[in-house]
Amino acid sequence: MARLQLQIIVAFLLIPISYSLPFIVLHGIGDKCSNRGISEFTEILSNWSGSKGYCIEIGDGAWDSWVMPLQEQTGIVCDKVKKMKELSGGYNIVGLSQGNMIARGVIEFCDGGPPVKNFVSLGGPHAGTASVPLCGSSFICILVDSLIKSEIYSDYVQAHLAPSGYLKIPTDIPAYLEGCKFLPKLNNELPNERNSTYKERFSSLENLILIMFEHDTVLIPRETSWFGYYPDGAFSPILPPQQTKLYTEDWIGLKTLDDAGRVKYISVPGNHLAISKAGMKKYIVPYLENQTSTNIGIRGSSSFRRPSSIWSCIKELVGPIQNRPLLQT
Ligand SMILES: *[C@@H]1O[C@H](CO)[C@@H](O)[C@H](O)[C@H]1NC(C)=O
Ligand SMILES: *[C@@H]1O[C@H](CO)[C@@H](O)[C@H](O)[C@H]1NC(C)=O
Ligand SMILES: CC(=O)N[C@H]1CO[C@H](CO)[C@@H](O)[C@@H]1O
Repeated sequence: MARLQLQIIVAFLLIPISYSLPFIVLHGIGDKCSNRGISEFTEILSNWSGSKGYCIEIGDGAWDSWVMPLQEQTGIVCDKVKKMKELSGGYNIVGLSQGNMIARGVIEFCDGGPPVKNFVSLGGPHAGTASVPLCGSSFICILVDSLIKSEIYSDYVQAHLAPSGYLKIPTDIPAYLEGCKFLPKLNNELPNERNSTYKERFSSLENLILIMFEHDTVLIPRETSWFGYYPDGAFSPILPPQQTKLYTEDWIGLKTLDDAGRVKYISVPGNHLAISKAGMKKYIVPYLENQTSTNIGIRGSSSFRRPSSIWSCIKELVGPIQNRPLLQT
């Protein structure tokens, strides 16, 4: 009996265990990890990839995503990822809309955080947006509207309305550079304040997947999902990423990543975040799967994963992929 156990242990030690990195999901504005769309999205990605997925919440989710400045939201996620033992060996990020700002904040600013390997970005306002996210007539929207009508780049709005941190009005660039608290720093746009650490960290990503929605009516222009944007001073033309200064002068390492073949520019049909399950399978799941090296021996129980072949079988059983979008705006 003891001998059998020993054999099992020895066999176990000799089997290379391929395990997959965990991933986190950062949701968009007005959403919540406990909402069905987000929890299903996270669970499906986890089921299909065989990797553990965690939706990271900031404050109460919906309200705080609107009113808490992005620096503060980033700080909260930075603290959380540092405390999660599961992520200590590295992890992947799936960012949704505004969640992409926080994702990049964590990649660039989070001192002492675990390394981020792959970053899959869906509908991210990476180069800014020239309009506030579509709202409605609820109380929060009325509040937002009145804040917008006052000064977007004033300290007050910057401190009370998260999206003001990435609103970039192309005809108001000097005010943007001076007053906007988040995006100019995130994109290393301020000539005298460029920090090479941000570039170093961002360009150490293994893969950067930028997913743009062809019929996105929330992000203005939708090409911002690829780091494309308007030129300073005008609302036309829309520059492709490769023609922006952020790219040509390589402020944050986007060009470095692209030259190394590590950026994928993906365009999918549909409005903001309306990715189909087939799209998820094709463009997100491959970057959440077992991309880590094989490890011999017993690892901490939290990082132990089943061999991927078992997961492949489970994936076959998950059922037919539908084309119905999961996340709606
Ligand atoms: C994920 O897999 C589990 C276990 O097979 C299953 O119960 C669950 O319904 C799946 N979740 C989704 C959203 O498909
Ligand atoms: C650049 O950012 C790093 C990381 O946050 C920080 O430690 C460093 O002090 C910054 N450098 C400058 C010149 O601000
Ligand atoms: C990126 C990568 O290594 N993917 C592998 C994950 O596991 C499956 C099944 O074992 C392989 O087919 C993939 O190549």
